[in-house]
Amino acid sequence: MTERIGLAIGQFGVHVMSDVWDVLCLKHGINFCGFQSKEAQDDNEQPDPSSHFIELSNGRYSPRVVFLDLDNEPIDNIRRGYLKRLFDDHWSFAHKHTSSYGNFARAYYGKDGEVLSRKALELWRYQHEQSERISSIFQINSLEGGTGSGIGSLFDEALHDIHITTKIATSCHQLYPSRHISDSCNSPLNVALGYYGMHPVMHLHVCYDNQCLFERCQTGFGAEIPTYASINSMIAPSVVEQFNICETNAVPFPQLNHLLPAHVNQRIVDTEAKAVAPMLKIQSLIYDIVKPSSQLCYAGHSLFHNRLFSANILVHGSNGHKGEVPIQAIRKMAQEYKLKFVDYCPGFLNSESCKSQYKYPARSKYESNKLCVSAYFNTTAIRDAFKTILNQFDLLCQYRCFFHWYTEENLDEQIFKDAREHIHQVYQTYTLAHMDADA
Ligand SMILES: Nc1nc2c(ncn2[C@@H]2O[C@H](COP(=O)(O)OP(=O)(O)OP(=O)(O)O)[C@@H](O)[C@H]2O)c(=O)[nH]1
Ligand SMILES: [Mg+2]
Repeated sequence: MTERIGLAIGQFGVHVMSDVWDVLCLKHGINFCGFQSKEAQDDNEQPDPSSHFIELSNGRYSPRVVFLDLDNEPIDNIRRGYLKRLFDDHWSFAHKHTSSYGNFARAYYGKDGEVLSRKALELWRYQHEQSERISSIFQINSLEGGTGSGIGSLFDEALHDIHITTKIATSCHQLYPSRHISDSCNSPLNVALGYYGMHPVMHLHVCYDNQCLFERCQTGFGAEIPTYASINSMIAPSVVEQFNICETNAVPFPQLNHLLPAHVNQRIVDTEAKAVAPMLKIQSLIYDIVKPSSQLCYAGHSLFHNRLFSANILVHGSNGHKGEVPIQAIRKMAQEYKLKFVDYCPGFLNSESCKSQYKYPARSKYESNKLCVSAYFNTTAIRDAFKTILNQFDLLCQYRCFFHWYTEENLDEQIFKDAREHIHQVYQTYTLAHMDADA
């Protein structure tokens, strides 16, 4: 059995991770005090909660997760909020009452960062000891903030130093920079440095960007002005549903380990749509899932003009659909759109029709178990996300903007160059993979 441990770093990580645990509780029939309902206990089809929870002697399930943030507010919100009884105060949270002020170097080299990372490692070890055999870590963080990038790198390097990352599968769900919107001017520097620190340590990266998430939330869920809460509620269930995929053969080579997530749901419920047979609705969603408008991270070169290493497409929700695997529909779509796989993985098209319910967090307004399709693609199209990072980084570097913020915190300027070189290499590897395949 797979035992997983979650790691939430910085505000984005803490917010999304709390939604992920909300969904995990709903899926396992566990209430927000940590007790499993009688029906869930008696249900033979119920997945084993010990994949995600530590069962305590009083029968309570305690989430296997560590939240860490330099800023105390996001964590305090969980402690005060509706999940306050779910998490154990003494082994789930590590925070300081400070901030990185949006600066990777301040988080990475500062005293507070070091103390926080050490504390988080203690909590991590404790949870590890309480478990039988942890086989994977899933981390959630933003690369744009100082904590997500700086503490993320510090902590991941610490895990690497104690050889955890060679024994355990590591995946991270990360917020990448958007093309046109950003919270802070120096975020491209954090992104480059954070990526440089974490990429070699993490086996798999699932990439999101807020502009795509915002647009998807508008079109898919009718949120006129999406909030963080509405966006996070949209991501959380797909993180949960795709756990297994992240741990299996989605990554052919160590560097080509980025997944492009996509999501489509059936939103418009007019009389015409109601009359359409469930299988046709599924087919139309399957055709939509590969379109750029469904992507949760901007990959400008659409899937149609790129090569795929793998595609994992999951169909969720009942809506009259009897649970048959829609593999034919997916193959037909792949043929019609002429989706191309690299020669050494000629059609690693994984599809599944999930019988388990697709749950959105309890506090979200989204209707659970509605027909939807989620997918993770490993595709050369993702190189556009790196192009965005490189462009933004180069513009700042041209004038050495904000460099002093970092050098004042002991960052050696050479690290900027190394970080840029590393991202460029990843970009080149994808470009070559794309061209080789087309040659
Ligand atoms: N979708 C979404 N984006 C968020 C959320 N919180 C922050 N962000 C985005 O994340 C980026 C900044 O990352 P944060 O996670 O806030 O930063 P941090 O890791 O806490 O680092 P600090 O700079 O030290 O606060 C910005 O692009 C924000 O728009 C959230 O709950 N949901
Ligand atoms: Mg923060």
